Amino acid sequence: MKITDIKIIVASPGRNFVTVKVYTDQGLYGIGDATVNGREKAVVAYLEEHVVPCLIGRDPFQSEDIWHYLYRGAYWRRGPITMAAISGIDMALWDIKAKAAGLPLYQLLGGKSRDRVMVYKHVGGSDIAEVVEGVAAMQEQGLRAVRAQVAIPGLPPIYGTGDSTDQAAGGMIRPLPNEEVWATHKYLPLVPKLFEKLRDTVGWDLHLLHDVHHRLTPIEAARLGRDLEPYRLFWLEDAIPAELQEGFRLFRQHTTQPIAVGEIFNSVYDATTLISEQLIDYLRVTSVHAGGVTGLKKMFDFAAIYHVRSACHGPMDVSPVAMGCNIHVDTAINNFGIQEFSGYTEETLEMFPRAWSYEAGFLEAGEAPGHGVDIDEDVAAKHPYSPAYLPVARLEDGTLTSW
Ligand code: EZ4
Ligand code: CO
Repeated sequence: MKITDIKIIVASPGRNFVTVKVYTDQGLYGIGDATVNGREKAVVAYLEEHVVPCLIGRDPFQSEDIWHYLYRGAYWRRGPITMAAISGIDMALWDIKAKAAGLPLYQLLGGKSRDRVMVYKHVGGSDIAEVVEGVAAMQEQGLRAVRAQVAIPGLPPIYGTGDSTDQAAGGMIRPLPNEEVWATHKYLPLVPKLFEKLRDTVGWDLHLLHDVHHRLTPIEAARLGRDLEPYRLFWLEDAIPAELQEGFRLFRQHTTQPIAVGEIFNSVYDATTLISEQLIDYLRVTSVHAGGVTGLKKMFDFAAIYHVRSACHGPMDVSPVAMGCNIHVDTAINNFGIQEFSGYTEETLEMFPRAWSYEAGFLEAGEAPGHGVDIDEDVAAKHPYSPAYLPVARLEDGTLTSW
């Protein structure tokens, strides 16, 4: 089998997605996700100018060799743009091979380790009462795990805490980055109050999660971890900027609160200290940013040796294609932890026909050959690319900070 053509499709069914379609001389094609939220066109150029010409005529079954060809062969290794491009190609190659074998992808990764994968969804709100109500509603719908975020009194709503529109198309995601305001001293005393109220209302069976979005220093994160211990969270996510692996040593030594990080990682080298020193409990890499199915499998297998579990990033900007690949990996590996799933716009679901399904707190990969996700190009054509950005954050005095 030979690769004959590779098409890059950019569309915005509520969120921008970069989708890769790899064609072969045997009529089979494969689909991959190469989206980097807010930097989409950089990946398109990288793929069209520098990747596609190198792959025409190659054997699509050689996904491992092609992965290294694009990774080591580029000389300029790692980085979100390079790794998203590799991810998109890698997903499509695994899709082709699994379709050719007539098997769902998880069978090629070791078969089922579980029938379905537990997910968590998001609840945000403008005050504690609103968040508690939202989380209780999720529990009613059968969710086993919920992430809770609350707006900070005295500050305008920030990403993840405003009303539900910030999780849908548009919302706080503007044509140019929205500038948000952050104040750690207003945030730190508030969060334990939220989780105290949540435990009082929803009890102890529901897993509760919280995302700090890289906003604290290690000692501030240590304080928050200790203050949240009575409420036994499933995890505290991205408590400190993720690139300073050594910073997790101080944080870890002060709290027994389980720790999750990794949604911005794109290589195992972003997490070797975190994993080998057992400074984290959950690794949040995702197929579209961490080198596709091949990248995820390598990282989660390494993490398994140190009892670190998987928790693939899965917000709206991780497309249903990458979500499909995540679910197949989640289904196959032993050290699965949880899968983030914030859901999609109707237009996105229409654009990506898929075999995976969601029901009452769990995702299932489905039995279709390949990863089971396709793209409807007629629907894609109705939703042209429309520039959108994640926000940036400033302290109250105007200093730029993590968001
Ligand atoms: O900031 O999806 O856990 N999820 C998150 C997300 C990410 C965005 C990045 O594109 O933190 O909201
Ligand atoms: Co996050």
